[in-house]
Amino acid sequence: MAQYRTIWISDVHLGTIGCQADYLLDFLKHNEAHTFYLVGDMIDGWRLKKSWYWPQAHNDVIQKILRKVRKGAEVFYIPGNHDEMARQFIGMTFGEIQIREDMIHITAKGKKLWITHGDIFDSVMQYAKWLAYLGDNLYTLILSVNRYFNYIRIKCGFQYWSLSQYLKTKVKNAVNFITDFEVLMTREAKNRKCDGVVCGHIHKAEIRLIDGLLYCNDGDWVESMSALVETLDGELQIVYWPHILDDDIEYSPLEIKPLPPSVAHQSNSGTQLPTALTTESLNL
Ligand SMILES: [Mn+2]
Repeated sequence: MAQYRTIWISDVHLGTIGCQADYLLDFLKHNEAHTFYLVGDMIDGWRLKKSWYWPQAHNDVIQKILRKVRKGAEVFYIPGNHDEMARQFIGMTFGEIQIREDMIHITAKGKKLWITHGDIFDSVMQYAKWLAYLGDNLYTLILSVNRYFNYIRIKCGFQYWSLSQYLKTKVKNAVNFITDFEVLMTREAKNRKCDGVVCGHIHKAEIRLIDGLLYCNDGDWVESMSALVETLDGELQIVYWPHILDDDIEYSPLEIKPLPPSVAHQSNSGTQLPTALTTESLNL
């Protein structure tokens, strides 16, 4: 069990087949913190609206987080674009989880970090969105190829390897998009008189200095299984968790079955999700 001062996670996309909930459950089991920040896209309202998908492991993630609150951890939830339905609850507290639009975190070393999901510049960046030309469906396909590929890799005793992360580092437009994003985010952190920014959104974990400002991205639980952590003495690190330490949690990527249509229909009609979320093509 590792004890941190702070843990940031985002882009879990609960409610999608791509969500690697078992890895996250294992991560949460082995890592504790005084403060947790859930930095958006925790639940994927866009996808749930299209088709209902909610396996037990996705419930378990929420239960695990609530249990951390009960045991004394402070948990803040900063909604993103995929869970923007939660933005109507900003300023409220649910089960001791505080919902905020954005936040300032001061590290043990006195660094002032602006925390935000990262979609605020999407309108500015619309011509550079790297996935806009790849398309949502192709992204989903890559994730699913990735999942089967890794199922076989792990069966054969190899480690997890992310195809989509690899593509992001190789496709020129993707690289440009990520650089533009990082620069914009740090510039805005500077405007807000902070020493840096913590965000998610682009599914690419990172810690680096840009013009003297700290750019931290806590990654995702769809492709790279990564979190940002602050150690007890104020060091920031990225933790990758592409493995499951516990034998009792079964890794079962091939057991993904959609709900029967009747159940899917019932669940959908009983779910209060906003109607204005369908036009976005970008799956971030
Ligand atoms: Mn996002």
